[in-house]
Amino acid sequence: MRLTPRAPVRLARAIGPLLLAAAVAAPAVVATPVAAPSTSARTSAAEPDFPAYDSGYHNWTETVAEIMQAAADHPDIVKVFSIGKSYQGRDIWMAKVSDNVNTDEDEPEVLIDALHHAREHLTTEQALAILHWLSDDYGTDPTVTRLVDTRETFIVFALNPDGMRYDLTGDPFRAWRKNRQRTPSGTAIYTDLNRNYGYDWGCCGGSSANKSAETYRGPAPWSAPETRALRDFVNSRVINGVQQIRTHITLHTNGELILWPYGHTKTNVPRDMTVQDHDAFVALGRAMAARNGYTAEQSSDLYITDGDQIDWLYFQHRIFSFTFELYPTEKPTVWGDHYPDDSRIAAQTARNRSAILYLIDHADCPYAAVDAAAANRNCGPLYDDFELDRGWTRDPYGTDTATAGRWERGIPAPTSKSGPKQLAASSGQRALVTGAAAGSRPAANDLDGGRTTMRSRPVTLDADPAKVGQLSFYYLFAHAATSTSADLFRVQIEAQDGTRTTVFEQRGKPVDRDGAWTQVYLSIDAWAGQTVRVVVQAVDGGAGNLVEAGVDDVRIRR
Ligand code: LU0
Ligand code: ZN
Ligand code: CA
Ligand code: CA
Repeated sequence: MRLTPRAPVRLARAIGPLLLAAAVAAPAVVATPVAAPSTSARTSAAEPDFPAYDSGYHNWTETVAEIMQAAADHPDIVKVFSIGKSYQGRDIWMAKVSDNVNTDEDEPEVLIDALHHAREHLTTEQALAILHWLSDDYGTDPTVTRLVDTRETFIVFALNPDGMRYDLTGDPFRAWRKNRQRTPSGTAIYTDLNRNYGYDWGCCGGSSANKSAETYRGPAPWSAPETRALRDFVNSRVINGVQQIRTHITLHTNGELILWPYGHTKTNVPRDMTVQDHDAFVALGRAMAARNGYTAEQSSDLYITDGDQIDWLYFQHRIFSFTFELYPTEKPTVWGDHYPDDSRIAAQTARNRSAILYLIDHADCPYAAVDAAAANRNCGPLYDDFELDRGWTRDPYGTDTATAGRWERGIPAPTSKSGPKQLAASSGQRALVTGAAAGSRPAANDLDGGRTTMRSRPVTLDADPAKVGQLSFYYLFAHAATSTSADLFRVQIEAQDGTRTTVFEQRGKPVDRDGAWTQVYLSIDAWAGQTVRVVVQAVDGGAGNLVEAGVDDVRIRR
């Protein structure tokens, strides 16, 4: 493909001086608009390319042409669009693959992205291979056909097109990792995109504040246009309070690893993760590793990173997000690590087919990787651990009278007055509570003055009463010995016609009652076939009582 092929010499092994030269003396790359995609003109003379001996790799224009060709060949199931521009103005192309591709159907969504790091060219080949599996094998491979019909898969082929291109301007490579961002006055602020995400950015010694470092995190979270484009796309997939993307793979090289969050801590299940989710991460990771022969482990087992992508996707959106470090296993040099011969592409991308299709499949219920019980528990029409805002409304009827300590989703601070009253969350770190902060004394931030109400998003129940799962939740209701039956905690079902039925109620009495998370199971078969909402209320009906209430892990099972 290339018009002026370089001599097919293999790379020198000495990476140190070459990397330094690249960092110090690299000429600025002039912003170049992406050439109109066309299969007949796949490269231009100015377009950096792989050496002839590696022509099996796609350079930037070949990558774009290949994506556009897939959309042209399969217009019913492939749609290509840009999620934003790189620093130098290149489109960051995304392909959506699904049946009825032009409609945003209510189907579980999967995100796959490649090439955060400029030199990791095998990742773009992997992303292109996935696009080809899903589009070329649709209608012939039954698994692919089912997944295209029942999922929406979004693929980014190169999050860092400027870096990808720049890497090919060396002799023949620059072993470049970061993006190509500069300040308006021209100072290099090349950023490691996988350290620029906004969760616990720069927190934990897993990135560098030094501009010339390979892991420079940028001057601020989201300072790179490329991470902002990815962020804005993911944020846009929250529909009616629910993130549509359930599973994700970010493709890197190398190491033959499957990594789950977190990267910023060595703790397996820190407070910002739930046990349920950790169990699913481990089960999904190991199931995929069994399919491709990689090693599955927590990301921080490799080394600590902060501001990386999977930490943000899980923390902010609870997406089951994995890093794949592709072929080969660790080699002693950057060249050995990141530039496998193009003869390896076909086998090393095909190797991941079963693992990647597995994760696309599990987008409908990631917990199914653990066992059927976990699937039934967490993949019914409602599962809310309150770690995210999933569309609850406070005071939905405009009838609340509480003056303080109203329901809020927050990190409850434990309080104690003659024993524990408010407790830390039942799962993870957040719960629905009456005033999450502890305040200056135990009664400083409890419920006061009357009623507080919270209502869930609408949930549609199965039409067959035998298939309507139970409603379950953890609650706590604590009060001082001055309480009366005017204080209460209750749960109601709001039916389709707006009528509300109390399905659970605890009233106060004149005893000191400590907080204790208690799980309740209730039948809601009576509402089969209806679209209902769950309503929780707490009332401080007396004068100056200490009253605390909390709710966590609300489920309607399947
Ligand atoms: O970003 C990275 O440093 C990754 C590893 C982390 C995801 C743990 N390795 S890479 O840069 O060599 N792809
Ligand atoms: Zn990487
Ligand atoms: Ca929780
Ligand atoms: Ca409180």
